[in-house]
Amino acid sequence: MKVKGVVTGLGAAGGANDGLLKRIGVRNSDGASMKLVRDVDVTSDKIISSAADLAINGAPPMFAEPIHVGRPNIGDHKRFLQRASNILDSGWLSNNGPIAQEFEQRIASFLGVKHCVAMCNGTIALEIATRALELKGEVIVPSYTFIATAHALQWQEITPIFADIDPATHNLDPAAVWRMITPRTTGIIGVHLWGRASPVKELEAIAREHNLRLMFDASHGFGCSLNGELLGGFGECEVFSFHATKFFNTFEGGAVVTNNDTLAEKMRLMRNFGFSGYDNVIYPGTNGKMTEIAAAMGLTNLEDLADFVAMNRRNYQCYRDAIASIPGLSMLEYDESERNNYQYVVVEVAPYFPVSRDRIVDVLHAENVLARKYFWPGCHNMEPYRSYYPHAGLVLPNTKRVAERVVVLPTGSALHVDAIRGIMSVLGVVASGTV
Ligand code: T4K
Repeated sequence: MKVKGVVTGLGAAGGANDGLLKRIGVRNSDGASMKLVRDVDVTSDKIISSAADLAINGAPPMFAEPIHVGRPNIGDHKRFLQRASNILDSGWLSNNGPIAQEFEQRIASFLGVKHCVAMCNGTIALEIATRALELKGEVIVPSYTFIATAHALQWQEITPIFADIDPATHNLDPAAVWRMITPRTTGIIGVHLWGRASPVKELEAIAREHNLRLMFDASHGFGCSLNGELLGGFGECEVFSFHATKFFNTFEGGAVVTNNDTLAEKMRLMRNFGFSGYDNVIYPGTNGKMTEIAAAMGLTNLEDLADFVAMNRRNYQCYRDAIASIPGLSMLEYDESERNNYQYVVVEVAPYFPVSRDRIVDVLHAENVLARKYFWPGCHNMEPYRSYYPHAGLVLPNTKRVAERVVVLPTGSALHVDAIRGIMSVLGVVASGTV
């Protein structure tokens, strides 16, 4: 199999993502969708038909270069470089400059929310949001998430309390959240894991009943919807990560979006040391500002979002069709009646599959396919939480089960379907159980 060449832009994404391009107002002058052309950095002539052909058994790897989960989606280089050049000419690099302000306006209008407060990354955005909401004591979060969700609380000496997930959705189980509430609980952070919405309605009901503040970590959810409404407007605020590995990136970056004017104003102060005017600090703050160059990357990528969705969706379908024929492997599906960014290809390995999840990952790594075990072993099994709560696992059985079964496979605009077919041929041989 030869896997080298270019991926050209695809047509509209189809399904609920149709019209996304129109929505963000980007079309070529002739009305055609943007064309993205990419060098695909993976090459392979290898054909795998039996276990003897696997690199883990001594054969050469399928790919000369590593294929990563999290290769960035990068929009039109020329438009980005033009923006970068304008920034250099302007001599204005940071401190809520004109590009950052334009970025905030474009994001808020894209998401249909009143305010976007752009930040330097998603973790600082989480810290500022939780502080602005005056969370203290205990806050309920899933353990099955990236460690930043918990650390953002711990960093402020707020205790993250881990609630179990629904194994079908990988999101918080409302009944488990309810069980973890104590007199010290002040809030809940739902995570829209893999870009699939948390049980928003149920969490809202719990928050109302117990007088708790509710916000969402929407780091995975940019461009994804719940009942047709883009994530961003739920709870008191929602936090996005725009890290390089995210569906939509600004190199590093993040934002808190909200419809609450007072909260937005408070977060704007907090992200800029609490400055109100030149010499007047009216609040304790930090430095959470987004740079102009990051905002320029964001504006450029926003214009090419529909192409990213289209490529991710094509990859997702390619994986899904192949995985459907392998008993014991299943893919976490995206609801096609919603908008999705298809950024995570999440495969679950059934207990009866002949090869363990960890062995599958070893086999793939040997072929230079750097699949990930997100979010194993769960935050509660990492420090400092492992030492603080050595018995937390007792109330997190679904977290344990899911974290031990999931493999996340590479996707993104830099990955060609031929490479996916190569990866699937490896998994086909693995399924024979002889590795
Ligand atoms: N909440 C949630 C639910 C999150 O998932 C995250 C971040 C946050 C909060 C915090 O947001 P930030 O503060 O990060 O904005 C990665 C990302 O670093 C992290 O942002 C992300 N979640 C998490 C799910 O994945 P790692 O440590 O697993 O992988 P990393 O950063 O080493 O990158 C993965 C692979 O991507 C690399 O092996 C190579 C490739 N890569 C990476 C970069 C940075 C590239 O090809 N190009 C690049 O520029 O955390």
